[in-house]
Amino acid sequence: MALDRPSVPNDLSAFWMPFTANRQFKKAPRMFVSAKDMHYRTADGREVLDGTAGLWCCNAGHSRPKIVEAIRAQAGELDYAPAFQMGHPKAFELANRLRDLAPDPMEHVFFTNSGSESVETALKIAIAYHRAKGEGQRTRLVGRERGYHGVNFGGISVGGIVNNRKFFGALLNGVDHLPHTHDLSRNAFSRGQPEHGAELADELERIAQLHGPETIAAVIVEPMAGSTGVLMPPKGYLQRLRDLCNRHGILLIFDEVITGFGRLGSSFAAEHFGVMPDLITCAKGLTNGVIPMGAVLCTSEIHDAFMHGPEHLIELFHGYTYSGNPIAAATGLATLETYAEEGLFQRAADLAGYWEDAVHSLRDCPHVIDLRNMGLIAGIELEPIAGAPTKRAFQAFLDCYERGVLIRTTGDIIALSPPLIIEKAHIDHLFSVLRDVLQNLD
Ligand code: PXG
Ligand code: PLP
Repeated sequence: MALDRPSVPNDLSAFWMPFTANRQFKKAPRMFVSAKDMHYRTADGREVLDGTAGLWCCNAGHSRPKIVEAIRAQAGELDYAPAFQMGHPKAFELANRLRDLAPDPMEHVFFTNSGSESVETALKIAIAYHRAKGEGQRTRLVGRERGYHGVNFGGISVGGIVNNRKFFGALLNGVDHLPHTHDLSRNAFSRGQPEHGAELADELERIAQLHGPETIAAVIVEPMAGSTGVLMPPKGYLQRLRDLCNRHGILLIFDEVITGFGRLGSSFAAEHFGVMPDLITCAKGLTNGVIPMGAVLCTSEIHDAFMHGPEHLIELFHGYTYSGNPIAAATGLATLETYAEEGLFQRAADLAGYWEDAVHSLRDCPHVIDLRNMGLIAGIELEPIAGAPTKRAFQAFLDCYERGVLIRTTGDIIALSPPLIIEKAHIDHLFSVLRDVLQNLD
């Protein structure tokens, strides 16, 4: 490798970093300067194994040739085209590919630029859909405690992560929350879906009866809750939500920003769990995290409800300057081709058993109060230090980083979600470093 490493800037003050302890970080910065396949390289020249696919997004690994080339070529051919009242071929092509990849009832695609925007878009489509059908009174939204649906106002309103909500005022009105499904007393150390908790879905019935079912537009949940610390849906839970939504004419939205594109060993979690929502939000893995892009997938039933009235009129007053951006679309196409050519979703499914055994091998480590896994995801929950929650897991993050492994923590939970190109030897290395780190933690 050439030794022309970019130098680290010595003034870090202007960049207000997202979801970061800015002052702490800037005293001891952790900088990545390049990446290839399973590894990052740090500013001080160390290799770091990517145990988190960036932020759950680089499912094909880093700097993959096909994706790099597609971006180069597209930038030289058509850099930007107006998104409203104009089109360009690759956005249509990518929409078709997504439709083919998604579970059958998903027929139409609306492009956004992030998971957060996908969530806002899906919530707005749900409310406008009911109105288009003559049910304008259906405006209420139901989310779930501990849900993460991005950081915009709609998303934090239906979301259930306290710190993401409490500083930001009154939020959307007309929102209720289902209880979360985390229950260590009954489900600790489950492999795959936990046995207990399907009945928590019945809370939707109580909410429906409280307000009148005919006032509720949509329920939004992550089929597997990632950001809050990897909570698997209890067996039967998602189907029960689906049944209640059907009974009351409520739309079901699966937020698949993390679970989409192979994370669980199938294209989408809807397929993995065999439960079909009415809308799916996605982002991240759609472009391998390389160029910002998200999408909302929906059924023809929803899309077609808008396709009435004079044809010269806009049917949905919504869209972004960068919806279907040419470089993002080209990146999406190259990403989906890479997944298909390398069979990466199947690879995740094939490795899931080996991964599961590796995760549960940590059972005897100190501080570990739960281990959970599915596909190529793991949650490792640590006993918090009394009076200092989050500190223990964050120390594990720092120690792993020093030892050349990138993990992610939320509260006192370690979340793992490696690129789907991971090899067994990487898995062995990841868990041996983790074991060592856990054994030496305070
Ligand atoms: N919905 C879900 C289910 C998500 O996981 C978003 C929406 C928002 O996507 P954008 O692209 O706007 O960030 C997400 C994003 C973490 C972590 O470490 C999780 C996310 C983002 C960053 C970090 O858990 N999830
Ligand atoms: N703010 C202003 C002043 C704008 O003109 C626009 C778009 O034209 C936006 C916000 C929205 O930007 P975007 O379409 O990138 O979400």
